[in-house]
Amino acid sequence: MIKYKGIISVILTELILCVILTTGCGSTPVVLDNSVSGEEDDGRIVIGFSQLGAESDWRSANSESMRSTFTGEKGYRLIFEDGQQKQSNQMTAIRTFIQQEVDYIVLAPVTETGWENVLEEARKAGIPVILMDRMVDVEDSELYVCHVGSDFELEGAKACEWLKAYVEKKEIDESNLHIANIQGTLGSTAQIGRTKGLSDAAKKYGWDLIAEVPGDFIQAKGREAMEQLLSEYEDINVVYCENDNEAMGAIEAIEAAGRHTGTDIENGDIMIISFDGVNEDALSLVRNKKISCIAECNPDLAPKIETVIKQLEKGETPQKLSYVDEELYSSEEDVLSINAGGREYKVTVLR
Ligand code: GZL
Repeated sequence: MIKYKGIISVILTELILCVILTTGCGSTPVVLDNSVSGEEDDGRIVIGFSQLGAESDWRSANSESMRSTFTGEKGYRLIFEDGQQKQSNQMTAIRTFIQQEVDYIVLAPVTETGWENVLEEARKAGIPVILMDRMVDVEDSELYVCHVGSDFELEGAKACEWLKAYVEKKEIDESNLHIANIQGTLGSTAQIGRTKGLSDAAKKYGWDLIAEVPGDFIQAKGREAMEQLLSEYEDINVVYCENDNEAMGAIEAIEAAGRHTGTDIENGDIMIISFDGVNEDALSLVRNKKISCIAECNPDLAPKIETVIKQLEKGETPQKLSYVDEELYSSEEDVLSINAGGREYKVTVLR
């Protein structure tokens, strides 16, 4: 239950919020559940949520997962803060949550390093921190209760095993693969894992990994990165995009250059492999054979976060790491399953 410092502070907070929201200045905590009239302690569980930004369709879906799970009707008060892809904004949000004495902090960290001090402040304040989506790189893993998200290295391995199975089925000589990686936000867990998945596969299978360029998970940067790659390398025939928004930007650049995306890479096509599979636009590109394979990344993480909070409310200890199940999507019927990390994964063929 939130322990406001007095009804005055609540009224002031609401007033400041109204002023700022109407003037639009600054990135201010948005209290998403105003159905509570601000009683000092209304019995609701108060969650301070530091979201890293709104850079992609995946991120929007992830934020919606939180909003639709932690509602007033279910006994929660969600304070949502958009970090606008800046760690400094997220740190400010966490310190604000500490001042507000929220019950729990949920953090989707933009990148992995630099979190020790602010997490130590939350620990000293006795506020449990739950990591969602990406991870933090800290010596003391007791600085957070647990992590709920995806195994990004496995996602990368799954995408590469699909590529391996596809070229084998089509009897494409792997020495003819010339792969470029348009990476996500450098230093983010998703980028680190997916990049490793590809670089490990390239070493294992002897693939030619010709370039790694940052795309920041953003469509416009995906297009810019692809334009640069096309100007520098004539022989690119596979582009590994670390999310769908980058892939959509890359396809724009490829088509603007008069090239074609698809699987006929021995006759000039550029094959696109991507991650997320959240929005219909990307899935339509799979159906239209412009994206050859998407490794799903599940944004609906809030139900697992709610399970963790219910466990903590009962004094139970949640699992330290919990991953969500994820599939592969393709429109190619040549590969119906792959094996990665010692497990078989079925490919959902989109028609
Ligand atoms: C993955 C998430 C990534 C998505 C991108 O869990 O961190 O960040 O793959 C998003 O779309 O921007």
